[in-house]
Amino acid sequence: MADLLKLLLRVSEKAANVARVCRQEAPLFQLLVQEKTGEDKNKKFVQDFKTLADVVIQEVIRNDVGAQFPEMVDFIHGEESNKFENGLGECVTVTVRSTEEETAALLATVLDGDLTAAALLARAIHQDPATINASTDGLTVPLDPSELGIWIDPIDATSQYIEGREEVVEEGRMSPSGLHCALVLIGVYLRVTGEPVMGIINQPFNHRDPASGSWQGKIFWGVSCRDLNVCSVSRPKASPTSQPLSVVLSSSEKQAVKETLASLCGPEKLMYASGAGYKILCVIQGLADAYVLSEGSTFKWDSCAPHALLRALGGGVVDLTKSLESGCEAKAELTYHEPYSEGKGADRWANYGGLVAYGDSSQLSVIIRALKGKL
Ligand code: 2IP
Ligand code: CA
Repeated sequence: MADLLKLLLRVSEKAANVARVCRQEAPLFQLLVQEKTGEDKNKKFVQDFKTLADVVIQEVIRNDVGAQFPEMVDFIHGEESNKFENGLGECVTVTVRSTEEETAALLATVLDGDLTAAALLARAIHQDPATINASTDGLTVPLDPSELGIWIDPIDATSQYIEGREEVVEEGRMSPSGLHCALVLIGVYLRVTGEPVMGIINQPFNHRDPASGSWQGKIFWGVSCRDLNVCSVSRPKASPTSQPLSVVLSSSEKQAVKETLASLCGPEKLMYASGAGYKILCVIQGLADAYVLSEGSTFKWDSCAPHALLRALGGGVVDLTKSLESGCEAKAELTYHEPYSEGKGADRWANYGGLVAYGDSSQLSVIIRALKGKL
């Protein structure tokens, strides 16, 4: 199944290209940042171009994976629905067609005949990425496509993607917000048990090439199944036990959690960052020991891919509420195959009990003990 990994690396790069093109090409960028309301609103245009960009990315992934692995088609899920309605109530289903021209023609129908924007988008969708900076040579993955499902988040941290602030990010340091928080996430899970077994995190805006000034991405990947644990990131060193833990949170985290963790970690080691995927990536890279979230505000598509990388490194992601109740964190690992029966719509796929992403299980226990009775 190294073929699936290779394909997902390639499609993640195609998706990253689409994300970059939408910011780099003026006609698309205009659409991305404008939000027309009231009199200005063109009723023939889809409600929201940013959602269209997300859907296009998701459909590229679905199309390419479905073409090579037809047995997976019904098990490829994403954050967005590909059905669009414009202000006139007309419904269009956005899919990738067999030629660039056909895709452009279909996109033009949801862009109210804007042929330039439709052609630019279609070109990015149909162009094969040049080279991919990720070597999987010699890797054999003991998995069959018929036992797997996929979760896609076309762009995580959409607000950072739209806002587009460029931060100078130093190697080995966390930067709380900016374009680098926007990530393409593709996670693979086992249909029977829901365990995450393969993950690709593509960061489209890692740095600018000093010569050309164009954005360069970075790909992180991991596989964790049976005895095989491989990750493109090497295992971060756990902080010495004498050192306080470092934890990353959402800035909108509850005050009680902020206060409890501030007394556990000390104010210096309590950090804030945007993007659920980016925060887990910080744990993967060892920039934080853990990411704690007390609300059910993330979804299966946010956590599946980075969870697989953390597992490959010996860590994981647990349901916070279940861990606090059961006192046995090992049994509370998030799974990806079953909906939350009490949720409606997208909420059926929420990580409703909150979560803790960790690199080291003894550190996880310290965090759970500290939060007990505090929420
Ligand atoms: C969001 C995004 C947000 C995050 C939220 C995710 O996904 O990652 O940044 O909130 O949980 O669902 P926060 O940054 O406060 O952690 P999307 O951007 O795809 O909607
Ligand atoms: Ca997301």
